[in-house]
Amino acid sequence: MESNKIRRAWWKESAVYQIYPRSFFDSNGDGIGDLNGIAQKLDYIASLGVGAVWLNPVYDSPNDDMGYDIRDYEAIMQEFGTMADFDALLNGLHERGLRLIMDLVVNHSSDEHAWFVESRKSKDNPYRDYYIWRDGKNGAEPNNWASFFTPSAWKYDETSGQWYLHLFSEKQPDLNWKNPAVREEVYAMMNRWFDRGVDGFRMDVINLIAKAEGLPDGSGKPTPEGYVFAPEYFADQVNVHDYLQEMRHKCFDGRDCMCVGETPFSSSETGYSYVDPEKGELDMVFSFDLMDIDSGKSGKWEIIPWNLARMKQIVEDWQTALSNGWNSLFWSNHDQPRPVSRFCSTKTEELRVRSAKMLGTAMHLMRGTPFIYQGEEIGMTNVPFRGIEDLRDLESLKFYALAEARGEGEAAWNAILKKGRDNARAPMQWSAEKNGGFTSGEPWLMVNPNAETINVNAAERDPESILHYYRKLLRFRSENETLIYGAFEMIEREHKQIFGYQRMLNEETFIIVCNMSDSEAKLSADIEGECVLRNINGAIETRALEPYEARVYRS
Ligand code: TEU
Ligand code: CA
Repeated sequence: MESNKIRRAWWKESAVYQIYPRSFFDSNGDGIGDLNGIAQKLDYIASLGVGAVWLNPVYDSPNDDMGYDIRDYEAIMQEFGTMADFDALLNGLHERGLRLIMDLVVNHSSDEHAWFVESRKSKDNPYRDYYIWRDGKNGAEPNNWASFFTPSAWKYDETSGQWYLHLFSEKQPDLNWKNPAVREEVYAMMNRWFDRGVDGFRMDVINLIAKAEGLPDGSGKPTPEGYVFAPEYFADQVNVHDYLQEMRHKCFDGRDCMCVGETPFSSSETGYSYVDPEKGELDMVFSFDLMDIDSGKSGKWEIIPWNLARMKQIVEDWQTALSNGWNSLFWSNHDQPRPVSRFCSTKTEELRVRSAKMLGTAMHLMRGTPFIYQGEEIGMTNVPFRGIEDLRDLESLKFYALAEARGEGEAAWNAILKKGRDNARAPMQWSAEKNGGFTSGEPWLMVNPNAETINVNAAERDPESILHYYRKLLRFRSENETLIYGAFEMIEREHKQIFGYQRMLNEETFIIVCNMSDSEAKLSADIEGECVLRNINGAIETRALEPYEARVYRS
């Protein structure tokens, strides 16, 4: 690609740091992270070399789904602080040249939101059509859909004798996006947050906001409870594009903002339809293909071994399909297990550190915007939860209860240890002090016992730490336009151990090779150029990469 054809944007040139406020830093000793806690860590955040922060939801919520059930889109969750605290945090970020991306959860609200409180009062309430109400069929649910979190996606409401749709929990009723009044309320709310100074939104399951006409029954394999998970009828429906183009015109046009959509189930082709610069809907999407690489046919809890060939196929598919758009690059977030535990090795300290650096190199030098989830930069690992009482996430708790009722509790527990969302939500590990330095109180969720050795303070003191390497990696990316805007091409495509690619812009080429295995890997050919970045020290064996070794060559 020639540099004169580049569509430049701030959100392509800097990485984004994802903060899960509940678990980042507790400033008032109640065991819950809060906005003032984040404000106290702004210099640390800026020191990473990121350009923006994505905050998971901070709005008023009963926390059935940890803030993804919003009761008031324009009030701050009481445990997190006040709107004044929010404004101070936003100001603190902007003062350091950092932008703020908010989490927009508008596929559903909380059932305690004023709109739903009204809507459920009666069939002729003015807010009735803000949500999706249907009569039952033969005394049962209107259709056979399963939800992400509960057996059925419908809940019966005695007051009005109808059922309402909830793709997630019963306390997360789906908003009716066919209703223009709902869309106008959402756009007005977004514009008030923009006018407050925020710089964009991460849009929760935004590709689920339109449902198929008639809400037809799913025809796939039923769940043990007899319902059918039917994303073919509630993901990527055609109306989504109309809504997103309308949202862009009503909210994003004329603003120097960034919007990234979380799009479960989307193929790379559909993903491109959301980020096609000619259509102007979203700037980026979060694909799930890589996040589902170890999920079997029945979903995330059916854990299958991931393989490198499939990982390469997914990466090349998305890098190629979105070569005229833009990708997001991430190994994890608040819903996913810790990558170093999931994809590499924590067998020894040396392997944990080396493989965490290798993962960072493999992911964040591809073409797209790096999203780094809190704790990834110090190689935080999955948590050795001792039992169900240690968990807080309704997805895992509901899954376990149903499995145990079927006599499958042990298998469920083993799956939760590997892929339960609480793994990512354990408090950030700041120091070797009590509770990892996260709180002086009783933490809302167990702190990983390895916080004693895996923590920010220890990483700051260790020149060979993952933290210092991530700073170097992000600085290296931001200083080299080829790593930002250069074309992407897979190399070592057939190699069983090496994940490799090259980035090219004008006359410059970078070659990135990563041994994703725990044994030595031989390169298929010598690599031209100078090795300019490496995750281990010592003599370079030209043709062989050590276990989890990553190298970057420039020519
Ligand atoms: O997640 C959407 C989603 O698909 C997840 O439920 C994911 O499939 C699952 O968590 C994998 O374990 C978004 C938010 O990121 C998640 O935290 C919310 O629970 C969910 O939407 C509902 O708002
Ligand atoms: Ca607190």
